[in-house]
Amino acid sequence: MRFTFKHIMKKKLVFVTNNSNKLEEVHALLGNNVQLLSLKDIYCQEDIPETAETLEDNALLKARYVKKNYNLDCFADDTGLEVKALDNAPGVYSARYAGESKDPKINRQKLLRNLEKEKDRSAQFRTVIALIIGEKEYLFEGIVKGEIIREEKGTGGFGYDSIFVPEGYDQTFAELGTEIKNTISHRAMAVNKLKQFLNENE
Ligand code: ITT
Repeated sequence: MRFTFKHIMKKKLVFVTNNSNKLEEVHALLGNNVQLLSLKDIYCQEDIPETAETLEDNALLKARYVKKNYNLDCFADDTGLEVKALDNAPGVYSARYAGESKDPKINRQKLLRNLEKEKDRSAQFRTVIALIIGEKEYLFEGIVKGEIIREEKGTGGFGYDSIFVPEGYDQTFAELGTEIKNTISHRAMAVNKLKQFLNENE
């Protein structure tokens, strides 16, 4: 194989997120395939609007913001917890489920209260990644099914991890820890598709 400039230079991609937990997970998932830049690395301190009504449109909004204002190739992840008995709520509103303070503990408490009388506690995490390379946009989806337990368990992870038990396991994502979460999670599934796409197209 002849090595060209392209083989030596790693692809630079901005991950458009303000969530340091997501950044850590995606960093571990992507490995050395790309040079991952954070919003801090590009000195972006703005509060990027997430005003759309679907995960797909919100992920695109975030990625388009960085493309437009910084002219850099990038990707954004929008994730929602979809609970069957609640007609797929909180879904795209997962971060603000209990209000604009975006407090994860208060969000979890509200969800547990709303599910108190429900027998069907099935739910899924769904991640949509929007990637923009040059002028082209691509979407990748990852889903993990599971159920919402009755009280919080575990101290790892973030967001709704301490009340979500993935299918085939008897512990929450917060108990299972990052290593296991990163082999089966919604985000892992979406990032693996992104990784495969980059490998095949770069
Ligand atoms: P960015 O938009 O800056 O990426 P965010 O925290 O606002 O970060 P999202 O809108 O995608 O991220 O996520 C909505 C909420 O869903 C988030 O605040 C978490 O509480 C929750 N969430 C997302 N991914 C999760 C995960 O892997 N495990 C548990 N909860 C998660």
